[in-house]
Amino acid sequence: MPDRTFASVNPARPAEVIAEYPVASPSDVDAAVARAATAQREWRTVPVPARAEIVAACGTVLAQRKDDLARLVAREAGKVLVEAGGDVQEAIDMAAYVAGQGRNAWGETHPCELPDKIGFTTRHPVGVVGMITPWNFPVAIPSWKIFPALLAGNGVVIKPSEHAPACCEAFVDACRDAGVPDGLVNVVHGFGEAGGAIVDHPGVRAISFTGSVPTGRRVASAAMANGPKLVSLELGGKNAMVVMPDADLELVTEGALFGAFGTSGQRCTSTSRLVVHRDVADELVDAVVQRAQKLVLGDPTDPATDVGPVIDAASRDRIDGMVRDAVAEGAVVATGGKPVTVERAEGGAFYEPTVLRGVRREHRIAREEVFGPVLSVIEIGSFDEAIDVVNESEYGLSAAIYTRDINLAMRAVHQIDTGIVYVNAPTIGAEIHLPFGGNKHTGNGFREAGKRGLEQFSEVKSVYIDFSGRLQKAQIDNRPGPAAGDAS
Ligand code: UN1
Repeated sequence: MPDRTFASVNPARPAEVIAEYPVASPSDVDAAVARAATAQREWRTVPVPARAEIVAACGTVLAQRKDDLARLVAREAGKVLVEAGGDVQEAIDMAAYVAGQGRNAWGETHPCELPDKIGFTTRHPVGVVGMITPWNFPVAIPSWKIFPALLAGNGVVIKPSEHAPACCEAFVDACRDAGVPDGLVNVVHGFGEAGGAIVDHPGVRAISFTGSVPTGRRVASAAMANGPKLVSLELGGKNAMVVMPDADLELVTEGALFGAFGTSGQRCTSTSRLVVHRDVADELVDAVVQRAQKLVLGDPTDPATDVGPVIDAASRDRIDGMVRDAVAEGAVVATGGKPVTVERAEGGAFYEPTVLRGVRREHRIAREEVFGPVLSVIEIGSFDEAIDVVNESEYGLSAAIYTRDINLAMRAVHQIDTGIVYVNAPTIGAEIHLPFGGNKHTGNGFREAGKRGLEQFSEVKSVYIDFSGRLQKAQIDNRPGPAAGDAS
């Protein structure tokens, strides 16, 4: 019998238990790694297009179960139904995309320096990949990691967030029912210790982590101390939306509401700073505030709900603490700014959609990730000042600019130091076939999704074939010409 169990609960009604799981001990992690390694020895021999067919089948099963999965996401992660459905849809799209990759180029050919010789690259699995995933995209993020890892021929041990373990189990069940071989994908549950046991495990060759910067740093140093291992980190954001005076303010209002308050502000891509030109700040903020006040907070499974709870009371209190600090530093609450109770959502951790004005660049709220429904308005007087504000963040995930001036838009695309830039659209909503990830403290150079999504899960091998039938000496400076040392 396991020593300890934990339960995930419905964030809208914490008395409602969604699922209970044992906390994995180091020996459970050991067993999971051993199962993954055994299954992977067989899986790596399966031709890539055949692996791809199984990934495609995963997408089909997920599509069949989409409504049930979306309901589970809404109940366990607190995402409103349409967003929960979008979360599952990202996984379905990812399956289609990754399956297509199985019939795509798997490397490159190169001409060689010597005659009758060719060079090419090919991809090989890394072995067992350890994954640690958050609760805010509890189906999509496991799919971004698991599908490419499987296509590349790996085994998987995944530890989902303790807030959304059932979503991950349901996702992995769908994969097994679609034909992913037994033992290839293993879910272990628990908190930091279980994650740490994966990171430390000598049988795990690569770690893919999505979460906070402090945890990411610990994961990376442990993976190096016990490795080196391949480590890909997808960390936080402090995403800004720049609004120039010529922008379509109705479009900006809608974008700001969706970007800041969608998923209750709990996306790493959420719009957290509204960097607005002072000529249009009053008009824009009034419009955003009016619309924010009309958003309906409630049970995420109720189709009338616009904004669900935040994940738990601790998170709500942390968000509230940051708002209070901002006010103490001189910011003004234009709307929201406090926890709220909601009918038929007993004990749910709700926080009012909040707009703060008078935020200055040096305020804590302007620099640290909030991960909650709080939009800080920072006024600027020029395009260059806006770019400075966007780029002074330690993070570099996503940014947006609203303008009708193509030159300004293109200058923003060039000058903003983030992994993702939107023009006339909010900072959320990345599509799975483009690389996803960020600069500076947001990550360590890897990208998920898109073609580059395979990189973190495969080793590249360079192959040289010499068909001259004789020893051709490379890197011996015997080529004809002046460089060979003609002294005359
Ligand atoms: C995240 O919040 O960690 O771009 C991922 C977006 C989503 C993914 C967010 N497709 O907003």
